[in-house]
Amino acid sequence: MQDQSDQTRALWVDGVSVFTPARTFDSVNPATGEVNWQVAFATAEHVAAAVASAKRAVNDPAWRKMLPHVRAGILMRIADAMTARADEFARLQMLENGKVWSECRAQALSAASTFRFYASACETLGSEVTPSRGNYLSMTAYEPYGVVAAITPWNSPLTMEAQKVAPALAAGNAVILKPSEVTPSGALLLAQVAFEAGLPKGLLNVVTGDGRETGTALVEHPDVRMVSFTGGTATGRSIAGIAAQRLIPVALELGGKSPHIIFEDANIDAAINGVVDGIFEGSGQSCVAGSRLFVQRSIYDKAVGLLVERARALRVGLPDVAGSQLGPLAGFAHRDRVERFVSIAREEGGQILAGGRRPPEAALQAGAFFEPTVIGGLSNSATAVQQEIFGPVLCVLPFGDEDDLIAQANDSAFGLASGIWTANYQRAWRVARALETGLVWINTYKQLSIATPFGGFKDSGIGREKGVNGVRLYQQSKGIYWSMDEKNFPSDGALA
Ligand code: TXE
Repeated sequence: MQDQSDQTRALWVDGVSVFTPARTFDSVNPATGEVNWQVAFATAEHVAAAVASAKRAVNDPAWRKMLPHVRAGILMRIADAMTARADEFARLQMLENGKVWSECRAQALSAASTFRFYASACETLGSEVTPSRGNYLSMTAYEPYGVVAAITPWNSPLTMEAQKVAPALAAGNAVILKPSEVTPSGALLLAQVAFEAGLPKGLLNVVTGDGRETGTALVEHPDVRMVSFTGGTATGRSIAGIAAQRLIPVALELGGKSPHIIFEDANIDAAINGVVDGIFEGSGQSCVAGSRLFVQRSIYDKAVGLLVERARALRVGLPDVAGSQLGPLAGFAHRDRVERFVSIAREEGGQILAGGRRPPEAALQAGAFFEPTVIGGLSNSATAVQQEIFGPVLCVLPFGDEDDLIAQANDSAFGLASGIWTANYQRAWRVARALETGLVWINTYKQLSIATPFGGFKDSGIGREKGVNGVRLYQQSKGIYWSMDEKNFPSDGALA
């Protein structure tokens, strides 16, 4: 690495780490407000160099003609190296986004297993022979786009970066990864690990910088042939606008305001556990957070009472202290935003049933902490109920019957996830089919598997990541017709 010390992080272009002493930005620990280190800022020139490197690498026969099992071997070695260095990955994420240690470590291991999953997919996914209507063979082959841009957010960077980079490489592309400016370091370590595992240079470039300059330069670059983005809806819309002009495909995994539903016949203790985890894990900074809770009116007071008790008992603390259940929010500006939503909720008539403030403990004053918050008394049209807060804030609302519930739950711009708690399996099925969300959990919440497609309806995005077909997101199909009878064209002899 050039000019790099423990206090700095360089970006990766063409297999080389590049530090930009004249232009850096701070990586800040949200638990303490201290600067972790300086990170090199990738300008449009760095982006162009990264894309040129990726283009060379993806067209190199060494990669283009590499047999799938050999490519799978590289992905498998990346998975092994990530597993071996899971603590290092977890620590970087914890220092940059403040999630508690156990969650960071689980996410590091999950990211490694994503590489393992796509190594298997790379070896086992086939092309298809399709039904023909004559004496010819017709086939569908799948080919990479070429240079793919992967733009990731700060809430779960390790898992989301793996979720994009592993299938895109398995599909035969080269990837330019632009991590969030809040959490750049896991991506930089991933590139290092990947090269050490034998990934040829140029197949993974990491450009660290902001969205406005670095991100835009990447999406606008004429040699970027596909963009995979996870982040806010407004940013997704602007990226999709550029992609539309350029006629390149985009995959967008955006925000959510997921309805979490408890029917009167549910196992209430299990439901409350699911609701607490579903909103407060990761301090609510999850696209699938169950942030709108609908409780059937007959059990509303009981359920909300239990919930408030649980929310008040959660331990907010420094992320590296054993027993902390909620760390800080990922940044100070983000906490200000969460606080503004809580103020708006008060102004609109909401009652703060738990939390609603910064924790008073002296040890937490320097960090971006916020208490787990439960708000009642709002209607489904209130600002805090309709907009994504992306913090530890749960709005609770009563419902009457199933029709009332479905109308309220679907009255949202978003459609990422939902959860249903009921003992009635027919109702579970009916409601699951009626909810306008890309994911439905029944008597569980936030259960995720790399094998299951993931993505949203409505403003929550376009496309499905994960699953075996996650590889197809990064490929274009090609139909091939191969005559078995040279005399059969044109088939009806019209022009013969
Ligand atoms: O996200 P951005 P922000 C939601 C959540 C949050 C809000 C804003 O509600 O409060 O979005 O968060 C890059 N061209 N989610 O501002 O801006 C940026 O550098 C290209 C939901 O942090 O969307 C970063 O790498 N790239 C979500 C990434 O986009 C651009 C997770 C995400 O940042 C760009 C995060 C541009 N014009 C936030 N502008 C989820 N779905 O899980 C920014 N970026």
